[in-house]
Amino acid sequence: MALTRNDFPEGFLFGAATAAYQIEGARFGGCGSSHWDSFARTPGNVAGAEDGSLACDHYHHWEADLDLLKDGNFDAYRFSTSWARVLPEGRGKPNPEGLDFYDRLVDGILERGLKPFQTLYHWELPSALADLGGWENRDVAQWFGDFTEVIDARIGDRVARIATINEPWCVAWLSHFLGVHAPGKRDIRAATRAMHHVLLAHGTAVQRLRARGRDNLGVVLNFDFCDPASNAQEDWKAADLNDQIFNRWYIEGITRGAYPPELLGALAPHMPEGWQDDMGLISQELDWLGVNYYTRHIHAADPGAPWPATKQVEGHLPKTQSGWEIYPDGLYHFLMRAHEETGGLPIFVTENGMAWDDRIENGAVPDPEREAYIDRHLAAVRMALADGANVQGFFYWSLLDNYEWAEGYEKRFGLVHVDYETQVRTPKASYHHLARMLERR
Ligand code: GCO
Repeated sequence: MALTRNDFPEGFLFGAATAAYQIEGARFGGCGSSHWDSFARTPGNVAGAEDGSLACDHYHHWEADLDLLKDGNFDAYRFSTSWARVLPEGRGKPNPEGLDFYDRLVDGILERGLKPFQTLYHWELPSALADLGGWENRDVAQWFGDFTEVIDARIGDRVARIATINEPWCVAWLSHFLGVHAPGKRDIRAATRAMHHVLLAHGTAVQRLRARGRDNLGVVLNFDFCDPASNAQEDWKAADLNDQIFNRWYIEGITRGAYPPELLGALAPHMPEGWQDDMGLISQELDWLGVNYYTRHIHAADPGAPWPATKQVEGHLPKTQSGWEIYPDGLYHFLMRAHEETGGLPIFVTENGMAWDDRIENGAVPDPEREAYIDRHLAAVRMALADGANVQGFFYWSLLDNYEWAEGYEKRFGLVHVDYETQVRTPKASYHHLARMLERR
């Protein structure tokens, strides 16, 4: 039996998510340069050396894109406001065109009866701040706080919910230890500092916004299920350490004001001085939590290797175009865990989705794999609801095919297909599937 709205609690919100750099087109409207522009322009970092300068040209197509949400019977839209578009130098003089753009966008969302869910940082750090050390520099927290106030003064009166940072693990570990995202560093000291400063920036933004009277504040964390490769104790330990690196550092920093002791022990020599004094600011009360969930990874001990001395082992579940195993149980697991860890805070699934090699066939885009992916993950949400988790909404990632960071434009996550030559949008079968499910009868 196909799911309907009635299978979810009254008021449960369904939405789709995007992010500024992935869709807008950074070359338009006086947007400043960000570390993603220079990272993409450096050979070897991004598939096809592609960047977000044009992307989906959402800067000019935003009205039609919002119509897609309305026509798809969605309730909410999660978008991000680009730091580099609002403050091209990262600090100082705002770009009036950028502020006007987000002002119109929020009005357009509201006019279509949708709730605006804003994300303040979805990764386009202004180059001028990257020059000063970016996330390695403690001052980033104040710079971010200042940016937060500038954009909030313009649109904060009309957004339903505000998230500070999108996926701190990606901002810190993926970008400063693994070197996969901008700024492409591979340095344990840089990573450790970014791990702390990204949460300090979160706390600073919450403090600044509280002072402005906001009561709709949260953060978006990404969770990855860490399974051991075998029953051997070393493999369990490897999975556990990866769980600390990927998941626990961020959620426990925010909810408990403490970092997991084993991981902290390993990183201690690289922690910024006086970090202990920041933990109160980092663990301020929040109004909601965003959970992003895509997949699991399988970990094994790698005794000869340097810390963390673990390696990933290939799993055997069906995979998406990104090579990610499809594992809906992980979503159930993290919703229950987030529920317990936050003491029952409202939770939104702020991202869940899959990439596939979608093609237009006779004007349509059949994507039964995505329909099944969505159904199975919504079933996991229903299980968590039945077991008491306070889940209040679900956002599919993403509304549109878009710039998938280091993967360029090849990986298609959208409910709506985008032809990057013509900018023509074609809703996929999964879009119609959701629209039917969300129809109000
Ligand atoms: C994310 C990112 C998205 C990615 C998506 C798929 O928050 O991880 O927000 O930008 O496109 O996760 O990898």
